This record gives sequence, structure tokens and C-alpha cells, in this order.
Amino acid sequence: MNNPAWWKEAVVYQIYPRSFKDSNADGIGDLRGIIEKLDYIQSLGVDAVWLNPIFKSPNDDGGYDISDYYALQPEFGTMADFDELLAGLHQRKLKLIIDLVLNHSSDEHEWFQLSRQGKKPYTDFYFWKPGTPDAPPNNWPSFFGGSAWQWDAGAGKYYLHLFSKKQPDLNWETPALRQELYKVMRYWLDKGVDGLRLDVISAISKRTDFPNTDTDDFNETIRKYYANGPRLREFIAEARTEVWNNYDVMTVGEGPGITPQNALEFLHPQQGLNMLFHFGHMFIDQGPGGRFDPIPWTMKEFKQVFETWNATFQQAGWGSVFLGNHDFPRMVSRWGNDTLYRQESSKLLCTLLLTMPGTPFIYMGDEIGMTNTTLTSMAASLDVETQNGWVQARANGIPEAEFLKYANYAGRDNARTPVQWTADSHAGFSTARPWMPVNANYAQVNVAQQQADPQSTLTYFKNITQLRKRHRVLTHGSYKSIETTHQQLFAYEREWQQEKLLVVLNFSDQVVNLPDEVSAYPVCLITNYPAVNPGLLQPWEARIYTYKV
Ligand code: ISL
Ligand code: CA
Repeated sequence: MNNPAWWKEAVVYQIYPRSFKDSNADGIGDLRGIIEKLDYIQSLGVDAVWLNPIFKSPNDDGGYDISDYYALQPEFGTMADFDELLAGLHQRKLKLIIDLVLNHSSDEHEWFQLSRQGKKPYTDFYFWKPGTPDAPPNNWPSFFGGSAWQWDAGAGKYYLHLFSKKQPDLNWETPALRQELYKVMRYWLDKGVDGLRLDVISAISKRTDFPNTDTDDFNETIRKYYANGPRLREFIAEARTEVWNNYDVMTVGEGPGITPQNALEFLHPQQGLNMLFHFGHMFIDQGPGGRFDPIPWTMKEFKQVFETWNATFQQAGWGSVFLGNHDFPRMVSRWGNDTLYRQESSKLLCTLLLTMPGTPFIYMGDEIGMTNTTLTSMAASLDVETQNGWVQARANGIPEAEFLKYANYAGRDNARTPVQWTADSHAGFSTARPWMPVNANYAQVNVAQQQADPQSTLTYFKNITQLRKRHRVLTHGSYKSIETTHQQLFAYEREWQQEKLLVVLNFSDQVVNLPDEVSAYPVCLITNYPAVNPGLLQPWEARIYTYKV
């Protein structure tokens, strides 16, 4: 393996700027707040930062509704701040990945305003359909509840919005629109950005004959109608030729609806994306109604998702590994035990993240085991998806107390509470009241306290990240799962160039026996417990064994 692409060797740290660090006492995280924390980010041992959208936006969907692709969100700072942040990252040998939202714009973007006035060439920058105010063109549901079609009285027709009604879908069938988006990409790549995270890239080609969906299963509707459209591969290939091939840039596509069977179509070495976020595990507990229709999941299913996707990416392409982000509950609350075993299970999840094939993406705060928050009333939710979900639920007669259970289990507010830096007021995030309340446990869970504690999740995260770098078998090695049916144990082997590692993870509150395979591995490299019991795994214990072949 001579000089593999940097993004294959990288560990990526995801920052949701609004909730990371406030530098100017307005209660909102900003770019100068990130600049203040560059040494902290570097101390983690990560190699790149992914910033959620930083562009001008009415903030209907946390910045994923962009009204000017060439301007920064004013409350985040100035272009000079951006340039200083980029320089600060590069000085520390850190790469910057920005988040481009190209499946839709804000309805406050001038393109949309000109489009709805029927001004060429903007008319075809979006999907407009005739109809009457009470009869949408088809039965497509929005990701955010209700119809995916909005009647625009001024224009006298409907427009498509797979997400909120303030996020009209951009019509990639229109060449002039694609050229405008390529200009946006070049502008930010010319500034020296190292990577692009491409929001919902799987949906830029959709079923533009707009048939009704024939399924009540929302994730099936995404797969069959919104994503994987007939020109998806062509559009990605064109972006490669028109833009990406002219830069040293990494592209990672967010691919809801993409499957193990078709993923490699979009990861072609010359014509595709470099990497993909798949959602096999992230939808594992979503029933037909989507996020707020939770269903039980099993360890067997969870392991199967990794087995299937690792097998896909062993053939070709390159995967990403994540267990949480700004769209999902905190990983320790969702997959671990955030009460009795918060520290152990957050360390175990970091172990999985850093020992799986594919580029690991760690979400800010997960390196210290931040947990879900608790909404005590729906008025407290600041997320459009959760608020719209509540509108739907209330219309269906679901009481607030019941919907709050779903929102607190699966909602996106969980991931957007401010990062907990210290035990001081507002958790050291700001000297003003934060835009979103800090999690009540900030005095117990914060960076300052963990930096001083050799047994903390933060210390463990740094150690496991260094271990991944020392043992390149974890980056380039094969994957072989063992114990595929065991309901508590997740164990797998990695092998590359005469080194074999065995990872054993006890995803339970119970003590479990070690798998027989351990007997072949004389050396335990790391455990998340103070001592190693030779025969048993403690609750939420993670171990990595090695031997030289
Ligand atoms: O929330 C989801 C439905 O369960 C996710 O599937 C998510 O909405 C979807 O994967 C797309 O997410 C991206 O695009 C959205 C934005 O709200 C998300 O924050 C972003 O990650 C629209 O831009
Ligand atoms: Ca601020």
C-alpha cells in the first residue's frame, strides 16, 4: 500500500457549528468558536473535520436550506473567519470537509424566487406541477411529514419538496442548474477545501415521471422513488468530469435509499464518489412510518448490517462508519447504556467505530460520551422534522406524552444540544443562554473533567484512535465476523500483511463468556476496563487482541 488516498487513512470529526462553541456571547456556536478549539480537535488525533452547512440560510432545517451558496451564515461569522479557520486546520495538518446541500435550496434563494415568477432559465431549476390547491400531483410523503408537494398560490402550481416546504428540490434534469451547482463547488474548492459531504446525493436523480408510491413503508418509498433515479450515476460522473477530477478533493455522499446491491454503481473509481454514508443500521429501528415509528432491533440484525456492507466494500469502493450524527440520537443512548454503563458503553462504541473497515466519522461530543437530552414538552423541540412529526401525530390523535417518548428516543434534538466543555454555566459553551438548552448532565459529562481523567471516555478515544493508526490492519485489513448469532457478543477479526486482530464487544449489561477464538490471540492490546478477566467479558467490555501471523 504505497500512498493511499488520505481519506482512507483518516478519522473524521463532525462538527455541527451551531452547537459546538460560541465565541461572541450570542448563544450560537460559530466559526471563531471552532478556531478557539483547534488545539483540542488536534489533540483528539483525528485527521479531518466535517462541518455541517455554514452557508446563508433562514435556518428552517438547521442550515440545510441554503439561500446563498456563496455567503456564510452571518451568525457563524465572516469569510475572513472561514479563511482563518481553514488556515488553522491546515497548519495543524487537518483537512476540511464542507457540507454541500445540492438536492434542494431554500425557498428564499433567488433562484426559487425567480423560478416561481416564471423567469427563464430559472423556471426549470425546480419541479413545478399544475394542479388544484387540494389535489397534489401524487401521493409522495415528505421526509418531514405531510405531502412532498406545496401549492404556491403566487405561481398557481405545486413545487416538489422532499424535505420541508422551505426546501424546494432542485431539478438536476436542467443542465443550466447543474452548471450553477458546479460553479458553487469550484468556488469552495478554489478556496482550498479538501472534501465535500454531499447531502442526500442519492436523490438528485429521482423518478421524474412521478408515479404514486406503492408502499406505506417510508424507507421503501425513498429507495424506489426518491433515490437511485435513472440518471444518478450519470450526474455523479458529470460532476467528476466537470469539477472533482480537477481538484485533490474527497467526496462522500449521503445515500439514504442506496443499498448494498447498487452502492458500487456510485463508487466507480473514475466516475463515482469516493465514499458513501449508508443507513443500514440507522434505519434498523424504524418501522414503516419512519423515525417516529420505532420498532425493536436485535444484535443479530445490527451485526448483519455491518457484515453485508463490509462485504460490499471489500469488493470495491470505500465505506464510512458512523454510529451517530446531527440527524440521529446520541450513540451511547441509542446503542449503549447511558445510565448504568455510560462510560463503558461509550468506550465500546468508540472501539467499534475505530476498528471497523471504512473511514470512521465521530460526531462531536461522542468522544466524551454525551447523551440524549429529554424534551418535557413538544414546544421545546427546535427541529423541523420533530415538530412536523408532532403535527402529524397530533392529527392522528396521538397524545403529546406518547409522541414525546418517540421524540426523546429518535429525535434530532438529541444530537444538537451544545457541546459540554466544562462544569461552568452553560457548560462553557457560551457566556450567554445557548440557542438550545444544555443537557442537564453537563456537570458530570464534560471535556475539562475528562481531560484530567486517565479512565475517561475522552482519554480512551484518543488511545483507540492512536491504536488505529499504529495498526494499519484496521484501515486496510479484511473483515471476518464471528459469533454472528450471539445476542450480546459482537466479535470480528481483521487481517492484513501478517497481522491479525480480534475485536470482542459485549453489547449488554450481562457478563458473557469470551469466544473460543480468543485462545489463539496471546496479546490483549486494549480494554475499556481497569483489569482483564481471562475468561469473561464484563458488561459493555471491549477488548482488542492481536498476534503476528
Ligand atoms: O432524518 C432522516 C429521516 O429519518 C434522515 O434520513 C435524513 O433526513 C436524511 O438522511 C437526509 O439528511 C440530510 O438531508 C436533510 C437534513 O435535514 C439532514 O440534516 C441531512 O443530514 C435535508 O437536507
Ligand atoms: Ca456566536
